[in-house]
Parts: sequence; C-alpha cells; structure tokens
Amino acid sequence: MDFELDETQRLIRDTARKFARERVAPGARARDRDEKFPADLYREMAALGLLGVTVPVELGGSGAGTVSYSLAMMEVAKVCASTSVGMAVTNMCGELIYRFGTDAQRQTFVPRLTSGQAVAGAFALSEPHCGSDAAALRTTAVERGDRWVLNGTKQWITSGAYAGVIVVWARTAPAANKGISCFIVEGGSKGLHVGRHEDKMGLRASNTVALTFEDCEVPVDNLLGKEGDGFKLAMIALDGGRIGIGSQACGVARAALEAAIAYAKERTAFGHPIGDFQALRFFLANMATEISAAELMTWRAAAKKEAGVPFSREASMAKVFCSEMSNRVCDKAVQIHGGYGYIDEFPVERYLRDARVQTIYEGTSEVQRVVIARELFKGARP
Ligand code: COS
Repeated sequence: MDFELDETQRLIRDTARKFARERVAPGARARDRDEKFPADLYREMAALGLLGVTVPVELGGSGAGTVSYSLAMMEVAKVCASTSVGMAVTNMCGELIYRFGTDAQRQTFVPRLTSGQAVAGAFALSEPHCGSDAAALRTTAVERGDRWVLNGTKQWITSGAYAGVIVVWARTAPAANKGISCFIVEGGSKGLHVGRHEDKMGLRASNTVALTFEDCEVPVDNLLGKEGDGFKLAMIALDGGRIGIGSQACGVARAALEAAIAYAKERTAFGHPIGDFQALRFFLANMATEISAAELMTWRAAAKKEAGVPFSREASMAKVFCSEMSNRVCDKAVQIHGGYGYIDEFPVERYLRDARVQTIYEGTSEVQRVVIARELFKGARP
C-alpha cells in the first residue's frame, strides 16, 4: 500500500490547485449569487486537460487515471462546488463514450468534450417520475430508417442548457432494465427543447434543467453500446461518477474546515480567540479526522477502478460517507461562525447549501446503502 502520489497525480493536483485558486475561486461567490454558468472556466479547464482526466491524450484528455481525477475534483470543489459538478459530468460522459463508443464515436465526440468545444457534457438518465428507480424510465427511442427518434422528458440535467454532447437513456423495448439503450445526442438538435432552469438551494452557478425530446432524431450510429445494454452502461458510469461526487464532498468539506479554523483564530470571546476553547478544538479535530477518512475511502475506490478490479461497493461506500460527512462538517463550520455563518459575507453558508445535494444526486444515500448491502448479502467481505 502506497500513500504517496506519483508524479502524474501530483502534476494534475497541482495544476488543478493553481487553476482553482487563481481562476475559479475569485468569482465563486458572485457566480453563486447571480447563478452564472462558468462556461469560460470550462474552456480554460479543457486546455489544462481537466475535462478528460481519465481519457487518453490522443483524444484530448490527460490519460492520468481516476486517482488524479479525484484529486483534481477535490481542488476545484474546494473553491467552487458549482464549477466542479459540470466538470464531473463532462469527465463522466467523455469516459463513457471512450470506453463503450465505436471508433467513430470516440473520434467524433470525445475530443469535443475534452477540448471544451462542447462546453460541457450532460448525462440524461433521470426523469420527472424516476430518479432512484432508473429502470422505470419512459423516454422512448424508435428506429426509423437510418435514425432513432426520441420522445420523452429528462429531469435534473446538469449543464443541460449548455451541453454540446448529451448522453441520453431511452427505452427501445418494454423489458424494464433490458429494454433501455443509450444514445449520444448533440446539443441544439432539432426536437430537443431545454426546459425550466431550476432555482436551486445550492450549486447555483451550475445549470440544472429539464430536457424534452419531441421527435428528436439522431443518426443510428449514435447508439452507444449495444441496444438493450443502456442500463448497465448507466450503472457503470454512475459507479465512477460516485467517486467524483465523493471527491467533490471532500473538497467542500476541506474548504469549510479551513474557513472554520481561520475564523476560530480570529474571533474572540470571553477574552480569548474562540479556537482556544476545547469544545471548538474538538469540533475541528473531528472535522479534520472525518475528512481524512473520507479522502482515503475515495482514493481507495479510485485506485480499484484504475486497477480494473470491481469497485462498485467501494464507490458507494465512499459516496455515502463523504456526502454525509461533508454535510456534518459544513454544518459545524456554520456553527463555529455563529451568526456570521448564516450570512453570505462568509463562505460557509454556501458550502452548507452546496453540500446538501451530495446525499441526493448520483444516487441517494439510500441507494448507496442498497448497493453496499447487496454486496454484503452476496458474501462480500464486510
Ligand atoms: N455495474 C454493472 N452492471 C450493473 C451494476 C453495476 N454497478 N449494477 C447493476 N448492474 C446490472 C445487474 O448486473 C443487472 O444485470 P442482469 O439483469 O444482466 O443480471 C442489471 O444491471 C439490473 O441490475 P439490478 O437488478 O440491480 O437493478 P435495479 O433496478 O434493482 O437497480 C439500483 C438497482 C437501485 C442500484 C439502481 O437502479 C441505481 O443505482 N439507481 C440509482 C440511479 C441513480 O444514481 N440516479 C441518479 C442519476 S444521476 S443524478
């Protein structure tokens, strides 16, 4: 077991850290307030290889592996969780097309994602009536000549109004999960309508919309993977995605811890900096310990994925632990700030709002526990 980063991992982390501090952090508060989508930042990120950390260099990525990806996500999330979620989804879409696409699909769509030409990628699985029960989706795709014709509505689509490449799941046969297939749809396609922009509690600079497909035609060649394999592709993508959200949660929690330490050193009460009081020191020590545990869990899942061994359970464990941890840590950071934690002059209220969705999206905490428990009942090492 090696706890040292290799040269590539260090390089990616340092690149992401510098970019996050210099380019992403300065506007984070204003973007959150104004709900301003960071399209320009994604273009800059693309130039640094951060929109395709795990896809090969020939396709415009960094070919640096999942641990590097996790490190990069942590750095960006630490300064702006909103920016990091679009980064996560774009990486996830690029990797999915790289892994399961035909040569033509790889050559056409992956470079669009990694170069920033597509602005961002979008992952369209959930629908208004189904999120956790992904196999219940109702969007249909019918083959007509050399086209697939899509009809239906997708919900909670990150970067949906901006994404140039959208991976869409649709029903091609009645059978629950075996009747689902996966398609690559270009943003702006005829028959693709962008719905209401959601006014969210957190991640306010991230764009979240519904997408409606009305006789939206895509070439037959845009079927990703085999017909009927879509559900498995979604599960595989989400396993990796959960490492991304675990990383995001760690990044946000670290930001909250650092803000809390700074405030505890500066604020005085009863003639002392409040950081002198043991109650607060214990809060901070617990926060730091939990973050450290969460990071290790995330990197373990990432290392397993990179090694090509099963990692679903580890990804779900990391996701549930990190997301719940980040909510506890951000909540404590607000508590340490007292009244100042509740106003937008200090960043901890944003961190808490941003953390809240982490136990919900890319599979709720309850879904993660379903995945973990199933593995236990299959006889996996507890
Ligand atoms: N990797 C590869 N294949 C997988 C898989 C994984 N991680 N998980 C499931 N599968 C396969 C199964 O092996 C099964 O294949 P067979 O039918 O050939 O045996 C098939 O997919 C169906 O699996 P399962 O029966 O477990 O499906 P369920 O409908 O019971 O779904 C959960 C299980 C709840 C775990 C799944 O629907 C899920 O993860 N839901 C959450 C979706 C989500 O995260 N939504 C958020 C969207 S993004 S914001």
